[in-house]
Amino acid sequence: MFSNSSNFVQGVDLSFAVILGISVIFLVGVTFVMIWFVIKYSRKRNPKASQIEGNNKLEIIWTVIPTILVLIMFYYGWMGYKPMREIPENGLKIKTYAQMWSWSFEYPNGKVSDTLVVPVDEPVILDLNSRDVIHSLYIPAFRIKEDVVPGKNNKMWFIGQETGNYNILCAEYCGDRHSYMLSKVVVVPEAEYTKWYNDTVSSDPPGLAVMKKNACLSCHSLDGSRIVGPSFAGLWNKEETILSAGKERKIIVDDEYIKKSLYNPGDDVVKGYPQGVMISYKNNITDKEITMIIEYLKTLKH
Ligand code: HEC
Ligand SMILES: [Cu+2]
Repeated sequence: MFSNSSNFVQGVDLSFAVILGISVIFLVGVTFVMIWFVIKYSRKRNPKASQIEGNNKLEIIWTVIPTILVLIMFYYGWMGYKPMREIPENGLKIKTYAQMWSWSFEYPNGKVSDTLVVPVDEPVILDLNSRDVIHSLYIPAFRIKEDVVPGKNNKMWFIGQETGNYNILCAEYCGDRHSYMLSKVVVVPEAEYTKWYNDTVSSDPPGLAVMKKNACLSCHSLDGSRIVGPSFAGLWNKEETILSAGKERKIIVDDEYIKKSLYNPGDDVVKGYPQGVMISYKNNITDKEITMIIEYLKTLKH
């Protein structure tokens, strides 16, 4: 509270404060009246219970006042929410991809980043796409959250008003490593943003860059540790037991096998690992990119 990091903070915080304020008044009031009644109408003071029936004045009061209070809460909530749905025409448009279990942000010049770097004081419009299941992009400091639904093109926007780093979380349970689906919004001055935006040369080897872009590393480690899938360390030329349509067989990891693992992951499943977790990358990764991945995997020794 008490920051102004995005253009929605004040509206949301105000409605929160109004609802909290009304609730606190009622909590104190109701508690007080209850205690007062317990004392005033105790058996000692009122040995004989009396039956009270109907009171129009009272009933009108306790219908009208709560209705007004609820409408006040609605008004502030609506005023805080409405601007979130009024997406401006102009602004920095960033294609946002959610997948198990990472975020990636694609900029107009093709630059892909796993953190959301944006210039201060400029509208940013996120085009939300999911590569697998339902996720939800949540930036608590900016007071915004929007579901990312496969096949549905949801949008979300904001203006970062203070430079700094802010957390991004996934707010829709999406499997084993849902809680690791973290990233950051980095709000920087315009000049710094322009410099970052134009710096498209990656220091990663091409194969690693392709894998980062496709979030392979949220399920496969490079250092031999087991995450969701088998580690890539020492994978090349390794002898493995796999299940093809339920039948066990031994193979040596080669070009063909890796390509098949990417395009039809369900056909050959590594023994001891779940089937159906890895999706097919047939439409996302080209043959050329697979060659780059393979070249990179060859360099990873156990
Ligand atoms: C959501 C988690 C997930 C993501 C993302 C993922 N994989 Fe997998 N991958 C798995 C699992 C689980 C297995 C083991 C089961 C199987 O063989 O289908 C696997 C198996 C593999 C295998 C076979 C490994 C072996 O030991 O034989 C390769 C190669 C592979 N993945 C490459 C990739 C690449 C390259 C990417 C990125 C383009 C990727 N995976 C993205 C979960 C994932
Ligand atoms: Cu998620």
